[in-house]
Amino acid sequence: MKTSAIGKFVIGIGAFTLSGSVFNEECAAENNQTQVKLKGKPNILFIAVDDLRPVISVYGDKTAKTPNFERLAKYGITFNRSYCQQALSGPTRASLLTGLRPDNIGVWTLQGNFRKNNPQVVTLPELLKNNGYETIGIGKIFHPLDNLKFRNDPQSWSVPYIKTSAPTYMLASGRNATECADVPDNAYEDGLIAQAGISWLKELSKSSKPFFLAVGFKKPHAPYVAPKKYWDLYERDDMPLAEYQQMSSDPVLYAYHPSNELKVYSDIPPFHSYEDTKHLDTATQKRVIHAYYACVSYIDAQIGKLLDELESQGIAENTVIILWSDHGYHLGDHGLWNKLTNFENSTKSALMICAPDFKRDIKTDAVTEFVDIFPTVCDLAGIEKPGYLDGESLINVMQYPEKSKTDYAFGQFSRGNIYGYSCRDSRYRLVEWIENFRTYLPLEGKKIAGIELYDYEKDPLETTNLANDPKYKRVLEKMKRELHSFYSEQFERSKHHPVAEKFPLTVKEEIDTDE
Ligand SMILES: [Ca+2]
Repeated sequence: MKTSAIGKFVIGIGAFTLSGSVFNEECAAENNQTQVKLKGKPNILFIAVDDLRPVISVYGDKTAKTPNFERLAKYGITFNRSYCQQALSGPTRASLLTGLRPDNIGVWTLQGNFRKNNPQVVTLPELLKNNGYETIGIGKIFHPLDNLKFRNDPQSWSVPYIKTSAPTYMLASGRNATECADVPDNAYEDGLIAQAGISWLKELSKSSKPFFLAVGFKKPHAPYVAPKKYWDLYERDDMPLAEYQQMSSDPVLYAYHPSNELKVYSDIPPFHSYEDTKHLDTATQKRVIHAYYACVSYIDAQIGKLLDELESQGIAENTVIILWSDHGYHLGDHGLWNKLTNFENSTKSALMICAPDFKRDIKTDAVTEFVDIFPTVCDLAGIEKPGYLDGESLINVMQYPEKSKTDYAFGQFSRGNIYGYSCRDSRYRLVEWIENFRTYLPLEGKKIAGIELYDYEKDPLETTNLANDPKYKRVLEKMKRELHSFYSEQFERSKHHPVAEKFPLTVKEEIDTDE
């Protein structure tokens, strides 16, 4: 996000009175902004959700049954336009947790390892640990396919990473994309992750040391398996199919992919992502979407358990909660499934921040980036930010969410040797597809192989690529200036970057797994 950073501020507890549930509606109505100094640093509960497109009620989804996301939203601020830097677990998590863009840490794939390229980079939990925090990691925080030696980055945590394990499937029906089994929450791993989170909240609440507890849930990542009671919250017939399942007009083919991540499952019939006569059949689409919503409600319930425990330990009023999904998701829109694109649904991610001394129950349309999370946490914890971070603190947005913004979010996703870079403002998105380019290379002489321009005010479903529409010439030029200015800034930065090395231009296509 491009916005003026504010100076250091005094972290404080709001002067509100807590009566009953901290997360209930009555308390959420409190908006007292009086700030007093904290005696100590706030605890931080850092909740990650894998592959969650914000099909949750807080983001206006009409189908989702997600009461605990709502509960959380009433306690803080919901970012309606929060964009990840690259829509794949490994890169987005490495970027968020180092505060650096993928081109600056050299992580673009599931196998990418930021320690290999930047052994001295300080991760967010590591920085907190170095500043007096007890840092605990549970579930999926870093992408686990990082080099085994660095799996979950041991130096980030105060104690060895907390491992949980459960079978992926409860039913002996092969490797299916969906499963509905009448089992308790803890039969699947996310129930165990929540349980471990609760145990650690009990333990950590006894300590005088502030904690950073990172709890990473693994659903709704495929396969979409969840206990039956969450399936039962929905009717199959009510499941919303993607309204627009075609490629955009005047398409750039690099923007699309074959949705191989879904195709690997044995209960998915053959289909073609973007040939509209060969799309996934309606019954399978509805089953997958039903399963996805069931998984979202399953995670919602696990989040509720963590909130309950925070309250019962009496530490909610001194705990910042940050909830993020690592990227968005395609559910049949453009004919696409999974993620791995520069489109809106793949890049727009859930982000909610609940800090006791800030305005509550509010939403912001400010355009923000995942690299902004690292410096925001630094500010919330009252610790000095490393000078090399790529993002900017969101504290001013939290203080003035109603202010109109002229900010930009930059993202990337590539197809082979064609590198797609995206610039999103509050209305438009420009994507340039460029041969053999990364932002640490000069753009000069590079071949631009395709351009997309979307106007979300008039066309939220990206049905029309406006890049060649004469009526949008000025918009195109403006967005291009922003994107090219970003390239130049990054190129200059790469010459002096304190941690990044130069990386070879090699990328292979991968199928994401949650293990
Ligand atoms: Ca993911």
